[in-house]
Parts: sequence; structure tokens; C-alpha cells
Amino acid sequence: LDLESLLRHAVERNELELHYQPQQALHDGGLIGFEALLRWRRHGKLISPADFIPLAEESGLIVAIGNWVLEEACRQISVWQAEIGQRVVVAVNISPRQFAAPGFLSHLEELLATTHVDPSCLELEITESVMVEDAESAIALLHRLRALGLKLAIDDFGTGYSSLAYLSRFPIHKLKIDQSFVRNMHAVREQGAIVQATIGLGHSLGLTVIAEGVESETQRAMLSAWRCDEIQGYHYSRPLPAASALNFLEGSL
Ligand code: G
Ligand code: G
Ligand code: MN
Ligand code: NA
Repeated sequence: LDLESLLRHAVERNELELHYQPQQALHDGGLIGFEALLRWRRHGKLISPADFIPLAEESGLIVAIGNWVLEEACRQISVWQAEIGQRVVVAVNISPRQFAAPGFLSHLEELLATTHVDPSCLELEITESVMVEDAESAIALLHRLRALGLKLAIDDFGTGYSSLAYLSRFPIHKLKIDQSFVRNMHAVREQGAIVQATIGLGHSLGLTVIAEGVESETQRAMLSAWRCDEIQGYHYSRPLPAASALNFLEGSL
């Protein structure tokens, strides 16, 4: 069997799971929520989405997989909220082809209606690349998603091709600074300048800014001094299986 056939059966065979990486507020150190990160468990080993999302995109399987991810994230939000009696926010990665697929909006509407998840507990992470093909349709769809009450974030910001003119037209809430800029910002002055400028840009557009890939206290302190709002990365926590994420939640109450 080739990888595509195996992937095709991964959903029905329950081989997919979500891990959850905590996000931290810099002003008080509190937990903001989690980013859901997909994993494919085969013969006990975890396969990274980096190794199968491109194939899923090419084959169109991304629609079924993406729908499963959204359903699982909503199910988990409900379970955790019942468990701890408080809102829990989960961010989900949406690939460009999934975003552009015809049933995307209606599936989300149906999902929110059937699970009764508060839409503001679900954040969609899209990349700048969704704007490349057909920016006007993408902006229109973002407006409809926002009208549903969903939170919207631009992922991997700074690595795509969107112009600043377009950015100001995205009806989004949050900007995620790509980890490639964060990685060397304490050592390479230009990288630090990009991060600092991006924080300022985000704030001047009224957006929340989160830095990804924060691995050290040095990086955390710099981002805090630059008034970045939130951080995500190994310094705060690695992505966690659901059971460990619940422990993390309970520990942050
Ligand atoms: O967690 P990890 O570093 O392995 O993720 C690798 C890449 O896979 C990242 O770019 C991440 O955005 C992407 N990714 C993780 N989970 C999902 C998912 O549920 N859907 C999509 N489309 N991409 C995901
Ligand atoms: O493309 P996206 O930003 O969704 O991908 C997030 C990816 O980054 C995930 O694969 C996640 O496992 C990984 N990641 C999260 N925190 C860190 C970190 O501190 N360092 C590194 N190197 N990778 C991280
Ligand atoms: Mn992401
Ligand atoms: Na990212």
C-alpha cells in the first residue's frame, strides 16, 4: 500500500490524534489556550504532519482530515470545559486547500450548532498563502467566519507573500510571528529588528501578537520588553497529548 491509501484509512481507523501546545500571556504568565497539532500514530510511532499534510493537500484528503481535526478540537473543548468549569480556547491549523474547499463554511456552522461550542473558543490559523490565489474571496470568507464569532489568526507571519496592504484588510484577531524570526532574534540584530517591527505593526493594526518557537528565558524576556502579547514554544511547554494538556490546564487554574 502506498502512503496515500494508508492516509485515506487513517481517519476511519482512528490513527489520527491531536496534541496541544499551551500558549502563555506575557503580562501575567497565565495560560491563554492551546494550539492543536495533528499526529498520525502508526504502529506506535507518531508521524509529523510535516510528513503527510503536503500529500493530503495534493490528494484532496485534507478536506476529510481537516474536518476530523475541527470535530476533534470541538469535542475536546467541550470535554475540558465540563471537566474544569471554565472556557478553553483551542487554535486549529487550516490548510489553504481546506480553506478554499466549497463546504468549509457550512461544515463549521453545522459543527458549532451540533457541539454547542462557544465559537470564540475556536481559533482558526490560516497562512498568508490563502490570499495568493483569490484574495477577494478569501477576505469575504474571513468576514463570514468572523461573523460566526470564531477567532482568526495569521500563522507563520512573515514567511508568505502577502503585502501589508492586504494584511490591513484581513479581518483577523491575531498575528503569529513565525519561529524562524524568533529563533535567532537574540543573536542576530536584524532578526530582532524584524520581530520588534512586527509586534509594532500588529499592534498598530489592533491585533494581538504571539511569538512562536520561544525556547529560552532570554527570548521570553526580550519579547516581554518589546510588549509582545503572548508566547508559544518549548520554553513554556512542548505540545502535549490531551491527558497531559488537561493536567497543564488544571495546574494553571
Ligand atoms: O507539530 P509539528 O511541528 O510537527 O507541525 C508541523 C507542521 O504541520 C506545522 O506547519 C503545522 O502548522 C502543521 N500542522 C499541524 N497540525 C495541523 C493540522 O491539523 N492541519 C494542518 N493543515 N496542518 C497542521
Ligand atoms: O506552522 P505552525 O506554526 O503551525 O507549526 C508549529 C510547529 O512548531 C509544530 O510542529 C510544533 O511542534 C513546532 N514547535 C512548537 N514550539 C516549538 C519550539 O519552541 N521550537 C521548535 N523548534 N519548534 C516548535
Ligand atoms: Mn500553527
Ligand atoms: Na506557525
